[in-house]
Amino acid sequence: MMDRRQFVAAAGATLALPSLISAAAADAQVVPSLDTLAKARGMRFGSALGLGKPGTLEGGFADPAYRTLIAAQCGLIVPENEMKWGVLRPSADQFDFAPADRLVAWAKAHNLGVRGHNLLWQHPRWTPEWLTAHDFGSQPRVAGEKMLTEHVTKVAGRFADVVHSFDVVNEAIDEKTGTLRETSLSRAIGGTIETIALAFHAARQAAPRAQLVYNDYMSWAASSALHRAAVLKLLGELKARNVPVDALGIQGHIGSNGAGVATTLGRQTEEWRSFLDAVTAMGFGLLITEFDVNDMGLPADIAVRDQAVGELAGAYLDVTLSHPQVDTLMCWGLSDRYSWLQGTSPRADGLPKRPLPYSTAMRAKPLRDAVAGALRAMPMRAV
Ligand code: 9MR
Repeated sequence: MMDRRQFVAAAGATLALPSLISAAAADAQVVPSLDTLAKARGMRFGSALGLGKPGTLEGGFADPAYRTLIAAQCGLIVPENEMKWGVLRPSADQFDFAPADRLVAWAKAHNLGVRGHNLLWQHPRWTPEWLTAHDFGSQPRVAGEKMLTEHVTKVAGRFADVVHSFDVVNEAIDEKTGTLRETSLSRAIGGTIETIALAFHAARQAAPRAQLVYNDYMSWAASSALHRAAVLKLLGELKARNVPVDALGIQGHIGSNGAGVATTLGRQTEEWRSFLDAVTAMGFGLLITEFDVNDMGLPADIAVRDQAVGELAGAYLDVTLSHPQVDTLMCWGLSDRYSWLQGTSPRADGLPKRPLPYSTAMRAKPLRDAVAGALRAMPMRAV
């Protein structure tokens, strides 16, 4: 297998047109790809991909260089926003599947698998306005159950032949209090746990072969201890109720918490390991669904910053991937150009963040090496 330098040299020698082979294009082809490395250990590697407005952070699909990078490095994609209520359901009785269908068709054409995200985002902030204001009438429980069942059945059913794994419920826990979040829909249904259970049962019916995932952002940070405990409690309750949850999706947004806290502070490696042990001891599978590293609080110098990001990622992935139950690693984008983190609280120095394996010019960064290293080092999965 060629490394990047050999690829550039060989391409230049063969074609005698080195100027036409941009370093960025060559970087996109770094071999073995991250998916190849994952597959060699019985795991999958992929990335989020957005079909939002071209030129925006969530519009990476319009960029041919980015599509090339994703197709070259990934075995699967997850639509960043296109399967969410907010995008595919503009009102109670309208569905717009066009963006999701387009991403799915592109994935199929490139032999990429697809994850589904998400069938229910149990968070008032991300509940569409029309749903928050919806009048559930005189029998709110019946109307709420009907609306949720219809939604899950329609969306999971439509993609059941291609999506092998769905985030059925996303972020149901308020990490500050450890309690379950409520939305207009769960209030109508009469309880969050009932709402979550209903979503999973409907997903099992509509996509019987798919892996069904509860997805959340609990992390290894000390500040996440209450969140971790609440996730364990929720998973325990769902198991006790025979709710068909197959796995926990670990979002994996590591690094700064967004308040500028230095990224290396507060990580709890042993507590994190025990948390993952407790999840697997209950019989749940694991995935990393949205990996990236927020570099707020790290120095401006790019070499220093990239090295710190890579080290942090390596440490996190080593402990997490040491659990052979982790069957998938998804990054939340592959290039810094299309990271949601560029649109959240800025760094104090105002510089662009460097949270993903590839630069804005689609060049491989030290974080790419860290991910590759972790994939090479992790134990073999049963295939
Ligand atoms: O990256 C996504 C961004 O483009 C959207 O505006 C936002 C709201 O829909 O969601 C972002 O993705 C989130 C994911 O769906 C759930 N976990 C946290 C992700 C980053 O905020």
